[in-house]
Amino acid sequence: MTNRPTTIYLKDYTPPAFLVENTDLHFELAESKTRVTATLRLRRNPDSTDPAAPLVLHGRELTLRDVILDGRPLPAAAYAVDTETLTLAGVPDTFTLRTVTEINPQANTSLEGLYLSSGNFCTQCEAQGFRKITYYPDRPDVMAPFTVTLVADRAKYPVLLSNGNLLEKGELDDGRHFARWQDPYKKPSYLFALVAGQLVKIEDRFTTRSGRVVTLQIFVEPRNADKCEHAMRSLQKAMAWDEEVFGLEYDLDIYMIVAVDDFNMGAMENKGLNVFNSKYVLARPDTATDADYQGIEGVIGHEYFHNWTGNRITCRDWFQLSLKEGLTVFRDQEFSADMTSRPVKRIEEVRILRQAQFPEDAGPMAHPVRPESYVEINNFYTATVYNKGAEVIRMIQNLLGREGFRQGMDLYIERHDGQAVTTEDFLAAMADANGADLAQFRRWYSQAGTPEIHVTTEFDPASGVYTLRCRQSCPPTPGQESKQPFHIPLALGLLDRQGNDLPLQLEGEAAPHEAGTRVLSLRQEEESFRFVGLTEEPVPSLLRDFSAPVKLQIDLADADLAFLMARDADPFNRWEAGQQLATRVLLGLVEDLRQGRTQGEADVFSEAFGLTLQDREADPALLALALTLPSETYLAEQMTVVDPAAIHAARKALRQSLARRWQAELLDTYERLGETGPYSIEPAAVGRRSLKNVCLAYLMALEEDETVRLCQRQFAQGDNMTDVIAALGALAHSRRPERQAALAAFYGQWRQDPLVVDKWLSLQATADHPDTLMQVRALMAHPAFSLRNPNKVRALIGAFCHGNPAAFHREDGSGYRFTAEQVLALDPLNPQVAARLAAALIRWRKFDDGRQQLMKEQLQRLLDAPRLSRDVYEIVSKSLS
Ligand code: B3K
Ligand code: ZN
Repeated sequence: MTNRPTTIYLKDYTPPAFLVENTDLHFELAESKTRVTATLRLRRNPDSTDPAAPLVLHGRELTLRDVILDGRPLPAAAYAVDTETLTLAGVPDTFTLRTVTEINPQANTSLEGLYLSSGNFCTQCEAQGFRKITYYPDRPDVMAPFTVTLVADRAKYPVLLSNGNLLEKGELDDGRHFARWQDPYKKPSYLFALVAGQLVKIEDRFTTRSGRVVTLQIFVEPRNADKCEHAMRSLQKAMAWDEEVFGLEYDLDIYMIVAVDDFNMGAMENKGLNVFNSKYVLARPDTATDADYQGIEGVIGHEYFHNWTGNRITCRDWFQLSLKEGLTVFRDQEFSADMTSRPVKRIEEVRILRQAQFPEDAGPMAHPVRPESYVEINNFYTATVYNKGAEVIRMIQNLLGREGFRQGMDLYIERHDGQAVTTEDFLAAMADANGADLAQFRRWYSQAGTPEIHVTTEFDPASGVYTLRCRQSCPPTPGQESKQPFHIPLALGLLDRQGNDLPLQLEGEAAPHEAGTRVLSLRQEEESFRFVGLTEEPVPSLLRDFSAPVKLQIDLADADLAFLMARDADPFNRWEAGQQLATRVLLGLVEDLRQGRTQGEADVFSEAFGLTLQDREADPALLALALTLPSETYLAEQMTVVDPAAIHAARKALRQSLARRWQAELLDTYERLGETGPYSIEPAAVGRRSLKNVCLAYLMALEEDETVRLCQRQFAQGDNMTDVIAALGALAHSRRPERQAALAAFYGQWRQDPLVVDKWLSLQATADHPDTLMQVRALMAHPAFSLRNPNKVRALIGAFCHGNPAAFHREDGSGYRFTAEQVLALDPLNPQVAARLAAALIRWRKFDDGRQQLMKEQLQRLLDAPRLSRDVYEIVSKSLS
C-alpha cells in the first residue's frame, strides 16, 4: 500500500537466480493463526545472468518464525526481511531451506492467499497470492513438484484437499487429523491450492480414451448437493471434447472442483483442484437461468482446458498471460460452440468483445494483448488479454485453417510440455508446423488499439471487374502514438441479387474459387482486390463470422443492409447487418433528440424487424439476437461525445415504436413459444425461451394492463428461473404497482439462496427508474448485502456502475460520487474488486465538459486518498495522466 508503486517492465525480464527442485509444505490450519512450514530444495539456475546473486524469496504479510538452512537454524542477522521479500546472501549452490511462518486467514478480506469462505479454508494464488502463504520464488517460471500436508481439527474440517493424488491420511491425538497430497507434475506456485472444511462431495468418473479411469469430485456445502449435476456433466463433456478435438487427455487419477461463495473472479484452474465461484457450479432449473447453465459449461470447460494450456505449459512471466488465457478462452469458445449453436455463440462473443474490449482498447488503460508494463498484474486480467487474446488465436486459425491450427497446437505441446514459455514460442510453433510466415502477425500481440478498416467498392460493368479498396488504420493508444499495419484475415463473400454467393476469382487467378466464403490477407495500409468475371454489381458481405477484431467501415445503402439481413449465407453477418441498420436508426434518433427535432422514420428497419419476427424457418435463438437492439454501451462507443441520456431515450423510444407497430405479431410469437413439457437445456429449448422472452420485453415496453397480467402470470407460474427472471426483470423496469409486490415475493421465496438473491439485487440496480441510485443505497443496508462478498458487490454496485449507464451518468454526478465512495470503502478490504469498480470512471474523456469535470473530481478524490492500493492507484492515475 503506497502512493507511488513501481512499474514492472517486460524488457527487464531475467531468468530466476534459483530453481526449486522440490517443494514440501506443511500446514497447521487454524482460523486466526495458521502455521506454514515450507521445505524447499533449491539449486542455483545455470541460466541465471548473475552467478553470485543472493536468494530472494517473495513474501507479504507473513510473520516469520524460523529460517533453517541445511538443518541449521539461522540467526536473524543472516538474512534480511522487508515487506515484500526475504533475502539470504552467500548461500551454497544447492541447499535445503526451511522456513516457518504464521498467517491469519480470518483477517484476509482480499480473498488472495489463504482465506475463509463460509467457515471453510480455501486459497487463491494467481497471480501473486502464494507469497501471502509462505516465502517462495513466486514467479511462474519457477516450477516444482509439491508435497502438501494439511493438519486441522477433524470435526470442523473433515475434508482436507490439495493438488494431485492423496498419499495418506490419518488421525492425530487432540481431535486433529491430517492428509498428505502429492502433485507429481512440476508447477508454478500460482497453481497451488488447498481446501479444508465441511463439504459434501458428488462423485462420478471419466474413462479416458487410453482407458484410464479418472475420479471426478465436486465439493459443495451440504445445502447445495442437489445443484451439481450440470457441472458434472459439463466436466465430462469437456474431457471428451479435448480428447476428440485436440487429442489431449487428462493426466492425474483425480479431478476435484470446490465451489465457494467468496471468490474474486469466476474460477481458478489449480492443478487437479479447481476452486470455483459457486456461481459457476450450482444450477437447478428453478434457481439458474439458461445463461447460468451455459456459463457453467463454459467456465468448467475453461478451467479444465487450462490443464494443458496453462498448467502443463505455463507462462514464463505475467506479461505472457494471454499465452494461457487467450488460448484457453478460444478453446472454451470452441467447446461451447460445439455443445450449443456455433452462430449464436459467435454473436455472443462479438457482443462481449464490443461491449467490454473495444472500449478498453479506446481508453486510458488500453494495452497490447501482451502488455509491456504493469503496476499491479491483477489489473491485467482484462477483456484485452482474455477476449481479444482469443480473437488473435482465432485469426491464426482463420489464416492456417483448422487442420493447420491443430498441427500447430500439436507442435506447441510436443515442444514445450513442462515448460514456462512466451507468446513468441506459441507463434513459432504455429508458423513452423505450417511453414507459414507470421512475422507481421506478431503485431497483434504488441500493438494496442482496435484497427479500423475502411472499404470502398467499385464495379465496372464493361469489364466485369469488382474492386474492393481497403485502408487500415489504428488509433493511438497510451505510449503508442503510431502503429504499423496489421496482418488481418478478411473473410468475405459476394452476393448476387438473389442472395446467392458468387464464385470468387481474383485478377491473375486461373479459375474461380468455389462459391462461398474466402479469406483474404490484408497486410498493407492500403490494398485493392480486383474480382473478375462478374456480370452484375454484387452485394459485399465482409468480415464474415467476424474474422478479425476490427471496426469495419463500408458505406452500404439501408436497402443493402436489409438485403444482407435477410439473405446473407453467413449467419453472423445477417445479424451484423441488422445491428448496423439499427445503429443507424438509433444514432439518428439520438441526434433528433439532441436537436429537439421530431423523430425521423425507421421504416426500413421496422419492416426488416417485422420480417424477422415472423420468420418461422430460422433458429429462434438467432431471431432473438436479431431482434435485440444494440446496447447503450455499444451506441456510446459510436459517438464522439457520448450523451447517455439521449442514447437511453432513443433506444427506449425505438423499442416502444417497434412494440406498437408489431404488437400483434409479438404477442402471437410469445404465445406460440410457450413452455411445453419439462425444462430442458437443449439449445432448441433455450432458443425458444430466449425469443419468447425478447417478445415479452418488447410488449412490456408498452406497459398495457393485459401485458402486465401476462408478465405476472409468467412470473408466478414459470417453472424455471429463465422465465421467472425475465418476467421479474420486465416488471422491475415498469412504474406499475405490481413491481414492488413481485420483487418482495421473489425475495421472500429465495432469501436463503445467495445466487438467486444476486439476481434480485442486479435487477433493481439496472432498473430503468428515476430513483435507482436511492434504491441501490437502500439495498446496501439490506441484510442480503455484504461489501465483503464480491458476488454481492458485483450484483448490486457493479451492476449499477457498469450496467446502468443512464443512471450512472446522471448529470448531477450522483452516480460518480457514489462510485468513488464505494471504491474507498472497498479498497482496504479487497483491492482487486475495488479496482474493477473504479474502472467505471476512467473514460471521462468521452463525455461532455460537465460530466468530464464531475468524473475527474471523483478520480482526484480517489487519488488523494491515503493508503490507496496499488490496484486502484494504477487505474486512477493512468486515467488522469
Ligand atoms: N486464471 C484465473 C484468473 C486468475 C485471476 C487473478 N486475479 C481464472 C481463469 O482465467 O481461468
Ligand atoms: Zn483462464
